[in-house]
Amino acid sequence: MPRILAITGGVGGAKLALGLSRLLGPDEVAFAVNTGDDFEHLGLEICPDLDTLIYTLSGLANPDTGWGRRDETWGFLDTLDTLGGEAWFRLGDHDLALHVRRTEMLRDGATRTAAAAEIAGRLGIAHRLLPMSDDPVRTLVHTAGGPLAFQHYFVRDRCEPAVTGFEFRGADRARPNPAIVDWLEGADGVVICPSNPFVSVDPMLSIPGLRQALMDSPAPVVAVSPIVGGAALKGPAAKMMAELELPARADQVARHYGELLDGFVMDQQDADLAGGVAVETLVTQTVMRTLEDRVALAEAVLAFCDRLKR
Ligand code: FO1
Repeated sequence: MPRILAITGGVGGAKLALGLSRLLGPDEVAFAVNTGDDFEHLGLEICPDLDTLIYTLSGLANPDTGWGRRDETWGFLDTLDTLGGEAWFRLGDHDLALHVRRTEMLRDGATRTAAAAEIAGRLGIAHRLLPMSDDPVRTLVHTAGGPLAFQHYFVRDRCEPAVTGFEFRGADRARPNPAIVDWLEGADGVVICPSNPFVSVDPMLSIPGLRQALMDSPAPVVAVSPIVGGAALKGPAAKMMAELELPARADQVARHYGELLDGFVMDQQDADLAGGVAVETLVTQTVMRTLEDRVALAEAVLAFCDRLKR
């Protein structure tokens, strides 16, 4: 029975996470999730990447945006707007109930991990969703105009400010989720899903001990490129790379992860870049439009992990 740890952020990574969850049961794959996007808003503790994974694995996700829920209604937000409240972060009525419930559990002393398990369980998810840490870590995006909280950069300012760097406030004091470290014991593979390396994966790798645990693990670490054909399939990764004066190419993503990787997965469109990648590469279709695409990529990545293990 394989034991896989999947590392994911928001929408892009959650697609591959869904494919993995269709192939592997709850005792075969666990999901380590970025919490650097988390923020307090309207008095509620919002965990966007965790919720994107919860909605994706439970089939409730809005298929167009990837975040938030399908079949949503907006009575709360519309009324908040007329009352002069902050309506830039779109919270649907059904989604709102999840944030209220989580905020209540956290206030009553539950950890992020326990709250996620309770909510995911009630939405029919059997797999383990493991926040990268139960301690607070907040991603700040540094721009020419000063530091921005992640959601202010990503949603309120629509990723327009040019980035100069990132900060993961609290990461240096954060403890890795012990459930992740335990899951890594005896793992057969680690899959870094196609999320933004800078703001979805690096927050996790910046937690003392977590990167080292991945390096020390005998399990091969494989990353799937979120950059295809010089563009990010979702979100601002390519724009950030250009602003950081890095080539917005798949091979640059492999360089970014450096010695952490044992393998790298890139799309056929970037086959010509494979020679420039220092580790074993798998060239396959990484663009996931359908559920079949998600499962097929998961299958290819697991077979790749298996080959690297030998
Ligand atoms: N992303 C947006 O671009 N616009 C939104 O209004 C928005 C609302 C939102 C509400 C709940 C939630 O869980 C996620 C939401 N996201 C929204 C996505 C969120 O910004 C994530 O951090 C991104 O998906 C990056 O991972």
